[in-house]
Amino acid sequence: MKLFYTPGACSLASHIVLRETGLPFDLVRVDLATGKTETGADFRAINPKGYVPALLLDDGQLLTENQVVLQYVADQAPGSHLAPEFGSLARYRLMEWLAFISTELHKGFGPLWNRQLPEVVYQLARERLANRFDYMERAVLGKDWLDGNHFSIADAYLFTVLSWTAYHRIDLSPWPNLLTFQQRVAVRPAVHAALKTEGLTPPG
Ligand SMILES: N[C@@H](CCC(=O)N[C@@H](CS)C(=O)NCC(=O)O)C(=O)O
Repeated sequence: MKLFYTPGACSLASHIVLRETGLPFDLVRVDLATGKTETGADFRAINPKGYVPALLLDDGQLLTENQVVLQYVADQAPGSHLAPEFGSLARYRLMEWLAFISTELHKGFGPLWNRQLPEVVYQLARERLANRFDYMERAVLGKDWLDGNHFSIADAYLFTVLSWTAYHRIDLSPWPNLLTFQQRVAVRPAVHAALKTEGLTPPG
């Protein structure tokens, strides 16, 4: 497997999960600003969607979309408990988290990356995110991980989107459970290694 990634982007979740599985994989860095890979290739020729993550499978097929890439990688290493068995209710609960993190949190950050938008749009996006953080704060109360027992792909994805709060100067102290969740994830060896490889500083 070969992961096309951009340092600090949502592809960090797939990078973390690949490391958590212990399976062999390669990384190819993508510069989203120029649309070139680290070898100078045109990224759109590889992934016409033009965004990361993109996972090149060993048979030459390309898999995209965070929710799907994460599940695919987890299913390659069932013993790592990164996702419950397909078909179980627990799996649907995990997919529910993935959908929430993707559509409410990940995409909730969308307007914050575009400073050309009017201030009112920017502020509304921040308020909406704060509202979603309120929900997450209660969701992680008294639990180490979103699924309760095991670190899962949803935790890797949540950790990744929470890391963007530092960039946008969103103070997480009103959400202490989310802060401790971040710390709990950051100390995992696979997470530490992924952050280091991408040249990122652990939160805190
Ligand atoms: N629908 C995609 C969106 C992925 C996405 O938003 N990727 C961002 C980085 S976090 C990106 O590569 N943006 C560049 C672009 O959209 O051109 C998914 O869920 O995987």
